[in-house]
Amino acid sequence: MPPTLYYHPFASFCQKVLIALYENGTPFEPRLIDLGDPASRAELTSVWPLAKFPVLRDVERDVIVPESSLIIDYLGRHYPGPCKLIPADPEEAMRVHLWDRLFDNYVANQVTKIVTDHFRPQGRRDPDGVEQAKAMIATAYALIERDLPPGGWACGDGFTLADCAAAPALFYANIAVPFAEHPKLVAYYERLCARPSFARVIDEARPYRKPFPLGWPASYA
Ligand SMILES: N[C@@H](CCC(=O)N[C@@H](CS)C(=O)NCC(=O)O)C(=O)O
Repeated sequence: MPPTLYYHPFASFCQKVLIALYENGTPFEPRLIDLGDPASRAELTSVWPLAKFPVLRDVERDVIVPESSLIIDYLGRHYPGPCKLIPADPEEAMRVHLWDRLFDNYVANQVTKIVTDHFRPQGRRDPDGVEQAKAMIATAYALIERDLPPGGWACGDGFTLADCAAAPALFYANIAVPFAEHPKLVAYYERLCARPSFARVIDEARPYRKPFPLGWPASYA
């Protein structure tokens, strides 16, 4: 029995894991969670009380794995495929993990801060926090632009966990804080968009696009 993925196609950390699954053609049981629906939410909290997704449940091994990076690590160890997303060499792996952390913590999580602020009631919004989040993303872009290889992927020739993290993070971050002035980043993002696994993720999320508080740029049609 393949592992079950609790996820939503529009959620960026879920997309990160979907990219890993598609890269390796890994069979999985999709379990779409609607956090706005109490029964669906309860299904997620029954496996992971923090109500954050993605979560992988592997009944065969009696394991529940939360956290996108851990899921991708777990899949690589127990359901390996042709695309090795975490290198065997420890030094190379450390670099991949660093870039994964960079995209998760200093890009994707900052976008969440900016977007969720729009859903706060008047008087409880946090403009200073939003400004700090935007500044953090801008700083991360500058670092990425400085250290990205001129071609290939975030950590070299091989597509890795870092690229799984980067693609959805940049998709949403580019709306909040455009990165057009960073040419290496723009070219890297174009390569990501042309990657079939990510193109599929974008397509599958399209039906769930809704009025986005930051708006949808014309280029995202
Ligand atoms: N560190 C977690 C972050 C997971 C996360 O924040 N997921 C978002 C969706 S992209 C979520 O569950 N949001 C629902 C909520 O916060 O209520 C990971 O890497 O999986």
